[in-house]
Formats: sequence, structure tokens, C-alpha cells
Amino acid sequence: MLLDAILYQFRISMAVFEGSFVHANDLKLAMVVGRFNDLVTTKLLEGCQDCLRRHGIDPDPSGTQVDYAWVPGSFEIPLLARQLAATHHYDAVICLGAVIRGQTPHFDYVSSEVSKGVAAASFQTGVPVVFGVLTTDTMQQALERAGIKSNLGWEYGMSAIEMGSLMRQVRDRFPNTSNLSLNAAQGTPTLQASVQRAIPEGSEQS
Ligand code: INI
Repeated sequence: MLLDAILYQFRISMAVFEGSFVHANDLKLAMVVGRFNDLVTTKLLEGCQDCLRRHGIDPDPSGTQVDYAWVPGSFEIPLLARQLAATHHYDAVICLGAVIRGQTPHFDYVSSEVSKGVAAASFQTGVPVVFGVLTTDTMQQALERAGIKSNLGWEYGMSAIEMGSLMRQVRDRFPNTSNLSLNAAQGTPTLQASVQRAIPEGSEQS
């Protein structure tokens, strides 16, 4: 009982982590965009950039906040997403693509790989990677989601802002566990303390 009472006095207060849309104008982002079906992906990109701009983030490629990588198609998106996320230079990576069902099973292979790959890029690096890849049966359905009715590019921008600021909050509270990096041998994520050594390097006692 006494121990419980003492522990209660000294316990760390619990937290509620929640992404912010109003204190996010200093986020650094990367976008990976597929050229395949660029009629759709360029529209998604415009919607996403509009969202960022209206939240105080400068999406200009010549600026300092958003970098861009163009890839041939959605199949290549995960490789770039992981490569960019692994730099830990960005608060979030946004992937934009459009996979449209044709007459062959190609759609299934591409959509399956890009969805798994984007999830893996995020999980392996600890960086939010937004899945902004449309998977539709027709071009009409894709265009409706890329500006004709609504523009999901805007939603993908919002997800990046929310997740980027949310992860910053978690990192601020637990600064020693900020970086996940890929364990090359096993391909599994490992936690790396963000190098706050108690003993300065080279002065270890034997
Ligand atoms: N890439 C897409 O982004 N969308 C598609 O609908 C698509 N289809 O249907 O073929 C597509 N294929 C290309 C693929 O992503 C790769 O770029 C290509 O296979 C080269 O690796």
C-alpha cells in the first residue's frame, strides 16, 4: 500500500498525442509521384499541394520544405518512398499514384505490391508514409477522385500533416527512441537510440 502511494506520487502523467494542423507549417515533406496515368496523378499532386499551401507549407520544389521524386509507375513508388524516409530528413513522405484495372491481372500485381511496399516503407523506417495511390476499375472513377468530384490529393496532404506533427510530438516526449532504421541483415526494424552517449566516444574504460 505504502509503495503504491509513493509510486502514485511520482508517476509521470500520461499523455494524449494528437496531430496538429495549425502548428505544422515547418514540416519537411517528400512526395513520390507515379508518371503512369499522369492525367490522374498530376491532379492528385495539385490537390495535395493546394492543401499544403493552405496550411502554411511551401510546396514549391525550389523551396526548402518539399522534395519531389518522379517514378515510372506505382510499382516503383515503395523503393523511393523507403529510400527517402530512411534519410530521416522528412516528417512524412506522400506517395501519389493511380492504378486502373485493365483486361489483364497486371492491376492486381501492381496494386498489391504498391500497397504492401508503402506500408513496409513506413513500418521499417518509423516515418509516416501516406498511401495516396488510387486503385479503381475505370479512368472515370479515378478522375472523379482526382478533381472532378473531389480531390483525394487534399486528403493525402492532410494525412501527412497530421501524421508528421503527431510523430514529432511522440519523438519530443521520448527523444532517445526517435529513429527506426532498417536492420540490413534481417530486414526488420530495430530501435536505435538517437546517440546520446553517457560516456564520450573514445574514452571508454577497459
Ligand atoms: N502503373 C501504374 O501506376 N498504374 C497502372 O494502372 C499500371 N498498369 O495498369 O499497368 C502501372 N503499370 C506500370 C508499373 O507500375 C511499373 O511502372 C512497370 O511495370 C515497370 O516496372
